[in-house]
Amino acid sequence: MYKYILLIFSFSLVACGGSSGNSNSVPAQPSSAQISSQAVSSAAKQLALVPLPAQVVEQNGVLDLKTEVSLVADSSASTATQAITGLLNLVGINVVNSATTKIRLSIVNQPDLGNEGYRLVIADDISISAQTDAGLFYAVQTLKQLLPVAKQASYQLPRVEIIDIPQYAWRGSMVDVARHFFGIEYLKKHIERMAAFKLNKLHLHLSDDQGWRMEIKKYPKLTSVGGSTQAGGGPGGFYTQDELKDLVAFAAQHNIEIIPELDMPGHVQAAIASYNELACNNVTNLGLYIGLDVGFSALCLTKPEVIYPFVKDVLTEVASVFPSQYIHIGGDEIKHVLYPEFIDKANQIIKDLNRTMIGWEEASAGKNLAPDTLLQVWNDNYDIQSATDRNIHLILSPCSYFYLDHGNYNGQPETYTWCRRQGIPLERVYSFNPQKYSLVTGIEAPVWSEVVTSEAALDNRIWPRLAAVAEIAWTNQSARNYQEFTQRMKALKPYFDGAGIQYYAEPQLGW
Ligand code: TNX
Repeated sequence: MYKYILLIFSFSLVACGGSSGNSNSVPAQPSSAQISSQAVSSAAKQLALVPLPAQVVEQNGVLDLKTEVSLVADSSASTATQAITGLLNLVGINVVNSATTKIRLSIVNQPDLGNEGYRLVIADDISISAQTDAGLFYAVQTLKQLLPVAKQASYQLPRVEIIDIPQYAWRGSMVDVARHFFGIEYLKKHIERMAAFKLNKLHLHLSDDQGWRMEIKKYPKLTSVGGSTQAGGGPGGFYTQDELKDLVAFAAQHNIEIIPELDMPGHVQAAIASYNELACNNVTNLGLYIGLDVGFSALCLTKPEVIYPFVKDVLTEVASVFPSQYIHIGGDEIKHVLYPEFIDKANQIIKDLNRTMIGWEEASAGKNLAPDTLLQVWNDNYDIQSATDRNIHLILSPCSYFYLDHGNYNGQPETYTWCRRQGIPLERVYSFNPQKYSLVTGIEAPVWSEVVTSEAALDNRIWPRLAAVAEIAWTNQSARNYQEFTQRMKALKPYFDGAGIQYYAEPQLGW
C-alpha cells in the first residue's frame, strides 16, 4: 500500500540538503533554505498551516475520513503515537483495527528530513514518515491544523503531500516566572500551545531580584524566603524539584526541552535576601525586593570562597532536575572587572556537569568560553563579534522584535516601551529577518513579567505574536509573506478559541 501511495505521488522530491541539526550541540543548518521557495505551491498558502511548511503539493480531491481509522505506528514513536491518539480522540475518530482507512507513522532512514522534518501524505490513507519521533510528532501537529476543532460525522481532508523541515533547530519561548510567578498548570498549557506551532525550547527564567522559583535542597531559604514575594508584592511562589521533573517529562512528550535559567551574578536580590553572605560586606540592602528596577544586585565577586561553592551547588541541583544539554547562567546587566572571570568559572562548573552554558550577550566577555556555548542576543545592535569571531553560535532575541513584554500596539497599558516606544505589533515581529545574522542556532521570544500580572495578560502578550516567531524559526525566510501569514492565521482562530487562549484580538487578523 505504501508503494501504491508513492506511485500516485510520483513527483520528484526537491533535494533538501543537509540535516536540520536538531541535536542540541549542533547548530541548525539551513536545509530547507535549499528547497526553492517556488516549491511552496499556492496550495500551501491556502491551507491554514502555521508555520508554513517547506513544500506542499496538492493533489485533486479529498480524503473522506469517517469516524474509524486503523493506526499502524512504529514502536519507537511514543510521543507521536500519543499525539495522534490524543488528536483522534479530540475529534471523535475511533481507532479500530479493521477500519479501511489507515494512519501510518513510520520511522524511515531519509537523511534529507533531518532530525525534525517529516513527510505527510494524505491519499486513500494517511502516511507519515520521518527519521525521528519528533518529526512524526510535527506531522501530527500539521494534521491537527488540517482538521476542524469540533467533532463531525466525517472529515474532508485535502489530498496532499507535505514535506517539511525546520529552518532552525532552536525555536523558543521564554517565560519570566521570577518577576511574577506562574504555576505549573499554566506552563503545561503553554507547552501544549507551543507544540502546536512546532516550537521546541521553553526557557524558564527561574530567578531574579523579585523571586527565586526553583527549590534548591541545600539552600531551602532560597524559596522559603526568596520565593515568598514578587514584583508588586504578591505572594510569589516556587516549584518543587518534583514538580519541575514532572514538567520536564510533560514537555518531553511534546518534543519540548526546558532550558533552566538561574540568573547570575546580577539579578540576585532574592538570593541575597535569603543568604546575606552572598553580598559584599558593605552592602546594606539585604531585603526582599518588589520593585521594577534592574541592575542593582550582585553576588560578591570579591568573595570567591563564598559565591563559587554556592554557584556550583545550585547548578548541580539544576542539572539533576533538568536533563537539557544547556543551562542558562543569565549574566545580563552587570558591570564589574571580575565579571569575565565569573563567566569563565560558571562555564567551567557547567562543563564539569557535562552540560553547555548559555549566557545573555554580555557573557561574550568570557575569555575561555567553550566552543559550543550559546549566547542570547537581546539588544538589537549589540556588538557580538568577539563571540562570533570564536565561532560561538547565537540565539536571536533582539528586543525590538521579540520582547513580548512590549505592547501589541502603541500605548497598550501594562507594557514596556524601553526598547521600542511604539510597541511591537504582530507585523513588526513577523518582519524580522534572521539572515541578517550569522552563526544562528535559532530564535527565541522572551516575555519579561515585571508588568505582566495575570495569566490573561501573559496570554495576551504571547499570542498571536508567538505564532509569528514560530514561523520565522521554522520557515525559510524567502517563503514568508505577512499577508499570507495573516490569512492562514485568520483561519486558525477556532484553534485559539478552542484552546482557551486569551489572546490579543489583533485587528490585522480580523480577530
Ligand atoms: C532587560 S533582557 C532585562 C530584563 C528585563 C527586561 C525588560 C535582559 C537579559 N535583561 O531583566 O526584565 O529588560 O524588558
